[in-house]
Amino acid sequence: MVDSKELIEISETYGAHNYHPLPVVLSKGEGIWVWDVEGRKYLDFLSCYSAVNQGHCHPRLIAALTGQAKKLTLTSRAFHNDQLGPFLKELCELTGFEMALPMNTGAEAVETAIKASRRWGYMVKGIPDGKAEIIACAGNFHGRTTTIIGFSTEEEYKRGFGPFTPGFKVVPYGDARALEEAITPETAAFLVEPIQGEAGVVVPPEGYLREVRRICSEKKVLFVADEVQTGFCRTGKMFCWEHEGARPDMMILGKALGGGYYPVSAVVASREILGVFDPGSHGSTFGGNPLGAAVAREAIRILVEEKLDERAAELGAWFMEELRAIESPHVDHVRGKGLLIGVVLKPGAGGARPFCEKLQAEGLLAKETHEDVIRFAPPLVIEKSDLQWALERIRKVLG
Ligand code: IF1
Repeated sequence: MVDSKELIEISETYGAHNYHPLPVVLSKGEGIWVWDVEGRKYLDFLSCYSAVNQGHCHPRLIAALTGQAKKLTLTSRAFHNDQLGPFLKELCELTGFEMALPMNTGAEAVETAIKASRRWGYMVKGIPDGKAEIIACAGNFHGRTTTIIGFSTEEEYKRGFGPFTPGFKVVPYGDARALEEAITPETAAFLVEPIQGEAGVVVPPEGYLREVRRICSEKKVLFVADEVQTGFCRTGKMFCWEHEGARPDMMILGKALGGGYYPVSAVVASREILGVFDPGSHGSTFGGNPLGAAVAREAIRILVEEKLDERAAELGAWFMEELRAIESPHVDHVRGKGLLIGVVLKPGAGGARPFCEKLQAEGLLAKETHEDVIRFAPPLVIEKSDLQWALERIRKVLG
């Protein structure tokens, strides 16, 4: 049998080195658990960056995927298919928006939101042609396309990939005044994560999104929320903006929309905004395909019927208190919302990576983000007893 070491070597030889994964090779998943090729069992404390909020290999998703796989998988958008309409309707009903546009990955949905914002800027707001501007935040993460990385503030994501798309401006995250001052008559949209995931689970000050909502309404700027990571129950609400009742004009969705089975992303907004697209202006071979649509419909039903928002809220609040109570010489503070949690280490702790390696040895898979933050984000189907099991191990490693 090929062992982990050998499989890692093959990956290193034949795969581009654009990642630095933990040295574990997984071959099976069920709910909150994953197994490596040697049969060792781990608690998944990352959930594929929130793409498996429903847990690995959810039986209902297996049924949805295999059922649809036997019927029809791809039509392209040259023809209609019987899954897409119901999917878009159900997504609009869930989110409270009028229209949806399906894509595949989060980055594609972000690109879609950028295109929609610019066109809306020209067609509706009346910005002079070629002048539309979009404001983003320092520390943002919205994907890896050349346009998106162009307004990243992380040198590591950009080095050697320029020149970049013009028309973007960056303001500090969590600072509503800075946003207000940066807006000009040529500003079409403000693109923001309700909590910055990749930046290290950065939670903005209370009231920030409400202020953003007020400012964007006053200045006729689209408030575009990237809920790719924070959406679908992760932070204790179906969508993170609900914590402040600050409904955005456009919402970008991905990850858990596909239940870990299939890349499904979408943008939802009003008719005024998504109505700017006409035939030929945007699309994707796979976006809106019947297989992805069938999976996404079931992925949404699971989130709602299993009340994973409530579970994330209750367990997350309790778990964060328990983490804060750990007496550790290494931990600076713990932050987050629901089950999206960052443990921020002190500068002298030696970085988050060694802690993640020790957690792996204890049977818990978590991933560092940046140098000094350990991210905890288990599948939302987790039980309190499983979190207790995890806490014992976390206490041992951090204590
Ligand atoms: C990787 C990070 C998380 C996202 C938000 C859009 C996208 C993402 C808020 C793009 C993607 C990813 C990408 C993935 C790991 C993961 C990640 F560490 F890289 F930043 F979650 F924190 N908006 N996040 O978080 O979605 O195109 O990937 O489907 O390895 O790059 P995508």
